[in-house]
Amino acid sequence: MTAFTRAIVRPPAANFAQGLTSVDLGKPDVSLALEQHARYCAALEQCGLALTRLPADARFADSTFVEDTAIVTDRCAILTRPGAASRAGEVAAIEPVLRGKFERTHAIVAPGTVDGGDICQAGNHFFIGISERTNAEGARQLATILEQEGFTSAAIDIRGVDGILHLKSGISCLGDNRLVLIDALAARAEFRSCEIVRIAAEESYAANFLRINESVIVSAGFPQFESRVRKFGYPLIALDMSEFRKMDGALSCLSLRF
Ligand code: CIR
Repeated sequence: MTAFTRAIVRPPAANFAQGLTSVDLGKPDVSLALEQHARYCAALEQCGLALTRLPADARFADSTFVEDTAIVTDRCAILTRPGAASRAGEVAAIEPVLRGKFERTHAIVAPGTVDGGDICQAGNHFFIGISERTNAEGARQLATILEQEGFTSAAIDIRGVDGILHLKSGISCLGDNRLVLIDALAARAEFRSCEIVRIAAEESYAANFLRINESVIVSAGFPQFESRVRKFGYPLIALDMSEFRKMDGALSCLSLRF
């Protein structure tokens, strides 16, 4: 399991509620989102991470979801090319920050598109979701870059899987060769070499969580999943994510961890 020491975060801007969403959970309360974001940052610090806190950026209503702008590894950073037109400028905003922290940076170029939320790392292997945001050309470019850097990867087509925006809305790596999956993805051959932990249908939002060093950060309100994580023996931190969920966001989207 990669040891993480740092993370990059950006709080929601005043126009956060004007971002993209495909769910019908009502408008987010920006001041509550800011409180939830502050607790999220405190949880990352509790897990041992030093944070780079970028300023809120109201030019892009979705810019708090920094995960989508890059894939960061222990070898390099890869700037993405987000699939939603309204988010395209977010990469230029984060690029100088990443160039200052990584010796090598790569970039996805047109006509490829990749959202970081579609990329799930499991050790030295990456699952690359092909979605409404990440296209086949973006996935191909990313696989080539990852191979140059000594990683392996597999593409997972999630178009047509109901209720998930990104691959990581339905899968997270628990570490120790365990993958947590929603039912719709659990039978895919690409995951067979891992121990599969299935998420109950009514708890599918919990499939996006963070394993950071020894700890696991989960979304609050999913008791079956919480008790499974506790049984595996991982220290657990549960965070209320209600306002980010209203905008299709979850735990992983709010940071770049490396
Ligand atoms: C969007 O639709 O792009 C944002 N409202 C949510 C992005 C969530 N990001 C992620 O899962 N990595």
